Amino acid sequence: MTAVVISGAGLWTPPHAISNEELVDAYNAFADKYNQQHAEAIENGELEAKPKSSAEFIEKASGIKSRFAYVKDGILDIDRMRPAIPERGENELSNQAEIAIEAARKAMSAANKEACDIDAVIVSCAYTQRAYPAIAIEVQQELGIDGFGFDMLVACSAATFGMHRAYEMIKAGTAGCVLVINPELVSPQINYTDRDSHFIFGDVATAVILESADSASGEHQYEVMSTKALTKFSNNIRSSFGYMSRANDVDPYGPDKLFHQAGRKVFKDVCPLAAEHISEHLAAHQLTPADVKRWWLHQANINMNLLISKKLLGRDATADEAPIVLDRYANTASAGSVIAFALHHEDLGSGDYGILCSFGAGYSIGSLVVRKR
Ligand code: CO8
Repeated sequence: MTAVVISGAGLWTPPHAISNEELVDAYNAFADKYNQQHAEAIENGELEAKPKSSAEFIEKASGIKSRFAYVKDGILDIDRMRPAIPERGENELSNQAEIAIEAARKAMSAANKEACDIDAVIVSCAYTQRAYPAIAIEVQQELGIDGFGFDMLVACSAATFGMHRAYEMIKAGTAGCVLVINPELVSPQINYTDRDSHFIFGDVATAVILESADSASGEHQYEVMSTKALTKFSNNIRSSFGYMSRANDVDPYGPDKLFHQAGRKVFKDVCPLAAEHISEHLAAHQLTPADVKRWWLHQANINMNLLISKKLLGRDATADEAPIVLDRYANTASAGSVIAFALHHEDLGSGDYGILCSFGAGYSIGSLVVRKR
């Protein structure tokens, strides 16, 4: 059976960065104003006062120092607290297709692929900006790719699960070369007025090419040894935004319709699940964690990654073994492990093993064991 390789990766970084300090200043000014405006209701116990945020807390609790935004305007405006992104007409390129194409072109170039070499496009991410037509089909048309495309959503594990589908299509012979793109335009779903989650996320787009080893000519090729997926239902990370709000007669943008989580519970539940998942996946190849040269882990929280790698290795992983990108990028939903891969894969030697692994909302965990060719 044909070997499947990841033959190219692409990363598009938005033009605007927001530091912890900038974000916290805006949030705290918003909180002051809110508390003043609602002083009476807060005094009566009808409303809760907004607590202060702090840049030191954010860096210590999460490892995040900064994040990128597709559009910065509006996010720091205390009378708005959300990005100001003008709506595009139906005949214009959608925002998400635009950033998807930026990352896709870089992945195609790294893999030496033209549009005519690609058989399928998967757009997999935490949200799509519309229900249909699929963003993947728009990207397909814009890049001039024949074949087919579809969107899929699996929150934090969308990128790895999308790569899984590409791997299976290539193994089954229904496609020879697949473009998997993660346009994580998450800023519209962040509740910048919520102290506990306003700092967590940033925008980005990543892409990879998976193809049959027979057709691959990219400089850095990673054979996918196998894939492994796990899901387990949990409400601890949730966004209830959706098309039913209109019929439910509820505010479609209420706090429960935006990203919210019980962060501590997530931490406690997901770390052991992810460590067990990774160790089982490696064992299936008679590998131990010590045999893995590079860990491209989901980027939600530095303490989570340290704990997971410590559980597996019995010691702290070095920055070289398990690169961290969330200091600059923050949590980028499903794209974090792909950013880590895109920035830190070229130095591995032939025969070196690596593992890509995502973990988070769903809960969902997705991994790929790879070996450099
Ligand atoms: N500033 C100052 N203090 C704060 C702040 C803040 N911003 N936030 C909380 N505190 C305070 C709390 O009030 C609390 O005080 P006290 O002890 O007096 O009650 C104290 O700090 C500790 O609070 P927490 O217990 O909440 O803090 P933690 O140490 O647990 O850290 C984290 C919070 C960073 C959220 C941590 O729990 C975490 O990262 N958990 C893992 C979360 C995770 O992985 N989530 C997955 C995210 S989902 C995903 O990856 C993709 C989803 C889809 C994308 C959505 C895009 C919008």
